[in-house]
Amino acid sequence: MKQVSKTILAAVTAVCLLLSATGVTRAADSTSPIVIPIHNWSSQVVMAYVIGGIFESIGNNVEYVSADSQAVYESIRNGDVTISHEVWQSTFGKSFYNAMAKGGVIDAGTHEATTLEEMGVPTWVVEKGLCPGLPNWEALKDCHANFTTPDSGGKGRWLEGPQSWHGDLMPERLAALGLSDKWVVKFAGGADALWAELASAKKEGRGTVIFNWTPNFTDADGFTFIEFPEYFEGCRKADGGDGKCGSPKGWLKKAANYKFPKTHPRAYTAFSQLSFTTEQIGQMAALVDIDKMDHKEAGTKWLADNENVWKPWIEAGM
Ligand code: TMO
Repeated sequence: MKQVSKTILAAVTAVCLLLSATGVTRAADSTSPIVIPIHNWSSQVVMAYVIGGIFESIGNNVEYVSADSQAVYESIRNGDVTISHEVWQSTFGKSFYNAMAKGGVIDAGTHEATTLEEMGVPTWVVEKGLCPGLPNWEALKDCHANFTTPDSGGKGRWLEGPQSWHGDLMPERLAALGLSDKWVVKFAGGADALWAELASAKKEGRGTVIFNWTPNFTDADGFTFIEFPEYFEGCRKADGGDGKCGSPKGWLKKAANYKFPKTHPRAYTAFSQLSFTTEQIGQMAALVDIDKMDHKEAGTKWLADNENVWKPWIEAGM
């Protein structure tokens, strides 16, 4: 026992000497796990494992939890979840700032990638002339007949993402723009249903309008977002506006529980430094949606292929 405590004392002394030699006295990170949320689109899940792997590389403990992508900001606020690494302005900006206003959520910086989350068509639909005048939204007044589906009651169909992403935004927009008698919104069960629709529409050569976003793996194969009247703050029905606007060309932020910098200073420093580009986020999605890798394996592969990208972020926290 005596020998053990002597050894520990010697080790602690050595570490202290080392730290004072470099002029830095940095608190060690807590061993309590950093809780990372898992949502339901590919880049977010792969990036969860990428960031978890970065934290593990500096000795942190990490835990992954499935979480609703709107409710997660309240979970971060109350400390059940530690971070959010893909806060998309259009879909989640409001929930993020609502939680921040209650106290407990901090803005941990912005990714280099800018974002758009919007209805659109595969570019071959435009080229085939299935809706002349696209990408201008007013083209939708005359082409709905090329976009009907068995479940659309003779109207053109907008295939929206899961309703958990942004509620009734799209049905409200159709109504506000006077398009409800020609178009109807159907919600996909998950992101995979959007990609299955892209593939089957292409095979059948029929028109399709789906919700999509950038950065995504579809950036590479040509996807045309519809251009609606420009977004401005407050234009949406949910924000008290008339609803006649498209989505913002937005930011992609990182959020954290307010205690994270204090409990895990090294991990927080790395998290605040990290920033992904449009191309990198597209790659993360493509590893799953094109290469059909498992999300966790995709994260491991991305880390192995991109050490030059992420190593500098952990060095910042040493
Ligand atoms: C949040 N998302 C990227 C699916 O629009």
